Amino acid sequence: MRNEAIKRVALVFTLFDVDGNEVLEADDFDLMSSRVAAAVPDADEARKQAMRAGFTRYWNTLAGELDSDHDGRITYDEYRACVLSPERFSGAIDEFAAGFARLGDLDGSGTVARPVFIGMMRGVGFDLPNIHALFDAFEPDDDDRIRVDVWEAEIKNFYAPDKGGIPADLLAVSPAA
Ligand SMILES: [Ca+2]
Ligand SMILES: [Ca+2]
Repeated sequence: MRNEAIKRVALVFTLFDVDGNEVLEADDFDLMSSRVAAAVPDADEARKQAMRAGFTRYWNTLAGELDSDHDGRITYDEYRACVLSPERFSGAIDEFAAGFARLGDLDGSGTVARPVFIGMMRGVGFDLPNIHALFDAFEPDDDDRIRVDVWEAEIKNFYAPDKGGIPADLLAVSPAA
């Protein structure tokens, strides 16, 4: 497990605890997917449903694998175990990554415009400078759009315990003072 991966995983816990009560619950995932959907009002319903399905499966997988005391909530101590067995989460993360990134491809062009990317990532709770840094790392084209498949792949990298020194790390660093 690389240090960068631990930082990313810790950040995810903080962000997914949308209501800030220090445990993950189904409500947190509903809240976050609603915020993400609200960030892209022009997205079609099928894409929104795929995104929501990704969040739901991710939560169900976390709850099924990590809720050691079966109370329907995941504490940080329970959650940390996810880094020990990433293979149990890969299917859920693949679906989550696809549903999330593709929501941003509003016109089916295979690309995502910066304002849409910013809105969705703000919906998750990342900080604005980090979001711009990641978008720039994806080498936007002349129309300031990035490829949706590049984004989708990087979401998977974000959760990969053996990856470090990757664009996704830009989300987990504090902005330079
Ligand atoms: Ca919570
Ligand atoms: Ca629990």
